[in-house]
Amino acid sequence: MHSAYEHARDTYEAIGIGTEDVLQKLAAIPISLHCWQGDDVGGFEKTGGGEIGGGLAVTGNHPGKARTPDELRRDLEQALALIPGKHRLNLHACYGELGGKKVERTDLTVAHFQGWIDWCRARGLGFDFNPTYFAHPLAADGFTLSHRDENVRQFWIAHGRACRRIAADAARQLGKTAVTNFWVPDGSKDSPADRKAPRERLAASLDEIFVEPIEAKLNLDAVESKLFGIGSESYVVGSHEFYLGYAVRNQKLLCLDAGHFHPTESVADKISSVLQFVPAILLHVSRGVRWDSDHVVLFDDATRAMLEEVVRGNFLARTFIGLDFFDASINRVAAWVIGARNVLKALLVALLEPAAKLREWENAGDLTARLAWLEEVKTLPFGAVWDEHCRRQDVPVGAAWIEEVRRYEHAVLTARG
Ligand code: RNT
Ligand code: ZN
Repeated sequence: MHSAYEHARDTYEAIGIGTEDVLQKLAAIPISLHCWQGDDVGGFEKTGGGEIGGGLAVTGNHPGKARTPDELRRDLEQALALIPGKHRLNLHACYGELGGKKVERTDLTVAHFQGWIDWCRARGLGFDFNPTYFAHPLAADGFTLSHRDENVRQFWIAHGRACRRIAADAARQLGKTAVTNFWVPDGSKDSPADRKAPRERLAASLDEIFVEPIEAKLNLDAVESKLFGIGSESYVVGSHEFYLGYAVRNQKLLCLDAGHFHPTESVADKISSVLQFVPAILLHVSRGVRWDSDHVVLFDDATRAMLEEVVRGNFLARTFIGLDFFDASINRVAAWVIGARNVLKALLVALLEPAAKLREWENAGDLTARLAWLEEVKTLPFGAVWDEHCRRQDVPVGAAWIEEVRRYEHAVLTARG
């Protein structure tokens, strides 16, 4: 045991926080690692188009982007080796292993994802899933599940159904519940004349997808709203109000993406509101810079406040945490490591908060003590507890992980050309 940790343990002990207990809790919280950071949301369909579409944009050309499932898995393994704890894989449907064949998204089955599932099993990872409603000719005009063309709409319904089955099959094999997250890009650049009909169709499509009963033990569905996207500046069919209503009515998970709201809105503040009415939430931890730019997650106020709310509300059991960013301007493995470590660090600080004491002061009307302590807590020695966590979880302590990424970059990534 390290003396800096012992000192920190005593400091927290003095304010009624047991660091041993906190470290145990932290070790049990999985983060779902998004596959799409490793290859700039490319996927493996090799349809030739190359356009991501859906208003998603990745900038940067750092060398070493994963080109195959094996490369992507290898990169994820390297990232996971530098992130303390046991985590999960968050896979998009366009990352199937199709054996060089063209497989329609409606025809995807668990067989196309068996390589990923086996990989998860061998590493003790859980598996989360996402239907892919972009990078496809039938999504090219900006509408999918809300499309006015019944054939197009049915195509995307069939895709959604296929994805839920794949997630359930994966969950059955792994013995761990999967979360399947539905995000569609549907919307329009300029003001539509009819805001209602696409929303009616989106609700109907979701109903048709979810009509197939799947045990909650295997798969949980989440729906993700968005404020606007590139090409859907004036109207997004799946707005916050739309999905909040849908999730409440159908008791689905609500996905809150940190980049999908007005920049001055607090996503943290939404958590204890929506959890009054939906069974659980999925957090897409992300960082928007001026817009939904999906920058790498920092250990910043917004991220800390979100996880603080999860812990303060005792919502950990009803919160699924995933990362959602894509930065191609830096080492992609490092991007995962930085983002995941920051989320875990934010969780740690939240778990170390003397929440009971703060509430006591608040309830007693001692707002001076509340403010004073909230500020004092900020300089308590959580860094030593974090280092101890990394040590115990057998990952590099402090900045030592950067050297490992550099080594990996030289040995593996640069060779990819
Ligand atoms: C897009 C959403 C969505 C995507 C992924 C790739 O704005 O955030 O979650 O990032 O599905
Ligand atoms: Zn998202």
